[in-house]
Amino acid sequence: MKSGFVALAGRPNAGKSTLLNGLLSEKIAIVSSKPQTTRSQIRGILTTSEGQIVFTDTPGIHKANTRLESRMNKEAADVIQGVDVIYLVVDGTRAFGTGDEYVLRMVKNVGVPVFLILNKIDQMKKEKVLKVLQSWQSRYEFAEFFPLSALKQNDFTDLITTTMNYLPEGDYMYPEEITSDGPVRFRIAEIIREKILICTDEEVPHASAVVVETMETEGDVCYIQALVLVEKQGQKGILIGKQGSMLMKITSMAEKEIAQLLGMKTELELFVRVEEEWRDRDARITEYGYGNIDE
Ligand SMILES: Nc1nc2c(ncn2[C@@H]2O[C@H](COP(=O)(O)OP(=O)(O)OP(=O)(O)O)[C@@H](O)[C@H]2O)c(=O)[nH]1
Ligand SMILES: [Mg+2]
Repeated sequence: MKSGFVALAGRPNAGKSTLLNGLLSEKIAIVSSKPQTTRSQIRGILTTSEGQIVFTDTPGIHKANTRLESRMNKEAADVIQGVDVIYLVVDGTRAFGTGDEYVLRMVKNVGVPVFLILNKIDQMKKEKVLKVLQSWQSRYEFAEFFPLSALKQNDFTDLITTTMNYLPEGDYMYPEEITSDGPVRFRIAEIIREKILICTDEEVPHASAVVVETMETEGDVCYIQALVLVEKQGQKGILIGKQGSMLMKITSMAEKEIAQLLGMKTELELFVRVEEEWRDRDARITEYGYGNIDE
């Protein structure tokens, strides 16, 4: 039996979380078109007849402007230190830049096999795919390379089988039926945050944090109360919207998905509170569960 760890690393918005969900054929990590969606590591566990792969999705590595962002980078850096294989996920539609150079240097330094995952090829011409692949390969000797579309593709057998070859022999680390080890409250908070990311723009998505406060089952209904934290009064106004319309939209979108996750009827209630500059306060960031703290 093969058994090992794979990290999905790269710049924000490259499609790491989309790929994690694709590999597991299940929505484990939240996804949005806004960069810096993922704020902490998210594990997805895949068990096949050949073995078990523990995939860890990481926050996109970027130039940090807040304490939260540097902790997100730290978390990604910590995760890649402890794996057998790194997938460097890159957005093939974007030109190579200093951000790519930085990430490439980071993954090179770990010293484990790195697979280049050239993502979003559904948006690229064939010649462009070849050109971009060549340009990346000239920069580093990747163990393997996979041009793919994390979004459009539904069969990742090739990638999974090849990955197994790089993993050590070993026993399963998780029971076969487990696909994620994230606490359910955190997964619920993430679903709510995803709806905020989808429904709002500018500063609001990045200034929002979500914490599940209560979760109680009565009969066949799960009642959940969650707190949404933003940094400014104006952001709170936007989140609530005219006569509460925005908050209602976010609530109902999240409620549907949480009900699916829990497999039961769900009633969600959201409260919005201003917590000034929480993104620069370690105690708050830790409380909300985002990012690793420096030594
Ligand atoms: N066209 C296309 N879009 C994709 C593909 N993969 C991901 N996307 C889109 O790219 C955006 C970012 O995807 P995510 O999976 O959230 O990216 P990420 O790398 O996890 O981003 P962070 O969490 O911010 O680091 C979303 O709008 C996805 O739908 C792909 O293969 N093709
Ligand atoms: Mg992500």
